[in-house]
Amino acid sequence: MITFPKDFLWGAATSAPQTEGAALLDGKSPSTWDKWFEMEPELFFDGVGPNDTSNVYVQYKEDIALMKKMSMNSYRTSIAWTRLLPDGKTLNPKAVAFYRDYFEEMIKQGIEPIINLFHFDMPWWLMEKGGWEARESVDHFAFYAKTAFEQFGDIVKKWATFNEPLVHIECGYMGDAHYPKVHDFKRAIQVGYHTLLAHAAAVKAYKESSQNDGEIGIILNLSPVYAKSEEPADQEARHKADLIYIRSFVDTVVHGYFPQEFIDLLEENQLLPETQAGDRTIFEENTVDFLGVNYYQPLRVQAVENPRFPAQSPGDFARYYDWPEKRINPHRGWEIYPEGMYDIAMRLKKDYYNIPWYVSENGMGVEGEEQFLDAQGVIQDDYRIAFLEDHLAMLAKAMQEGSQCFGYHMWTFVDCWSWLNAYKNRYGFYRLNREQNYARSDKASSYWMKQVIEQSGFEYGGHL
Ligand code: BGP
Repeated sequence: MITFPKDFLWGAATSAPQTEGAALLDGKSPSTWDKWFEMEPELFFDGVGPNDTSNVYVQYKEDIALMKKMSMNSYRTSIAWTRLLPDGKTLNPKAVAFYRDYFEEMIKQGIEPIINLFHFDMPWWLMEKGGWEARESVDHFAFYAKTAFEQFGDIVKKWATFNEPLVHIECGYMGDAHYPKVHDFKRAIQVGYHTLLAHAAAVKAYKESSQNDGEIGIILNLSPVYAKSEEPADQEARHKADLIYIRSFVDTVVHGYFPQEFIDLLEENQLLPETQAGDRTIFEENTVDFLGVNYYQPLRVQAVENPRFPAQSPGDFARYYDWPEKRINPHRGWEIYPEGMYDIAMRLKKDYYNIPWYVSENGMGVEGEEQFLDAQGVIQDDYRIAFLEDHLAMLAKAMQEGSQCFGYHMWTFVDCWSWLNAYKNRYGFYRLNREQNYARSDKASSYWMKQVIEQSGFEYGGHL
């Protein structure tokens, strides 16, 4: 029997831009995703854009009733910056009414809201000024954060500033999956610096707000890094990848400073960002209360044969290693490695004073799930149940060994829109039937999870 504490937070996660719809209704201004879809709709799977998501702006009460039916006790979503402050300055009363009602309804049904402020949805008005590349983005974000705390801090007691900051940095400034599709390491570092500074400024705004009796953290995607071999060159690649992808974020938000080795690496490669006097204090004084960890897959690396100097991308420090023995989710192309969950938990215990944390995302996106529909109209997603069992077993093991994990959220609750992939891969406990008025229907994993929640555990046959 795998068991969890009685007060464990069980739930699911999503974001405003991936669920709400109503992208330009009731005063909301366009986010960069809304504009990008307008400019290049052909880039989005099946031509489905951010206006056509799961209609949560209308159906939130129905979803909360389903959460309750599943016995969930917590749920993460985000606020859309562009809905709350359409021009960055003026409060939108319709947004306040919507979010208050949404969060109050959750609380009424015994579901604790965990509310995140930024989930890749940069306002277009700010993107036109340079987005996170522009220093002014930090003050704009701090103002938005302060406004959210003032409006909802009386009922929301768990806040997150950002979801996966690495992703908008990497996909937008060293790749093509996010706008503005720039490929420039130095600009990516500047974007990262402003993002982390904006995070710390938001933590500061929370501490200074009159409704600061809750907790504030950040949600990071942490992929434990493994080397191809014990050879020194592979180990060095592992060390560098860990420094860039893990320590530059976790050290900064938990300890309050960038690792010196990371600063040295940036300096040697002429990548140092522009900073201002006083920034250091903002980082030092505004560390997090907890971490949310999104875990999908590990990162496997090997030595780089001919690295460029100065480096042009993180690929000059570590090269991706395709482990021949890996288990894979073929739909998303991501490795399935539940042991990574245990390794992250132990790392937080060892290197980050065993900070309280929770699994803020973990899950499995599958294409063509309709093929698993049974005669009762239920999707028989055994693969998702097996995925959940293996990851939860690893998490429970870490908790037995002292890891301070306080919850587990699956990505996601109802199948949601996933950026350029739109509805290609489905992740939910419930299926979204877009063509039938956005009706929600059951997947077997929702029954399985309900039982796990109610029994605080499950009988594990073991797949590992
Ligand atoms: C995380 C994001 C989510 C979600 C999820 C699934 O990185 O926080 O927004 O989309 O991954 O990934 P994808 O949608 O790319 O399949």
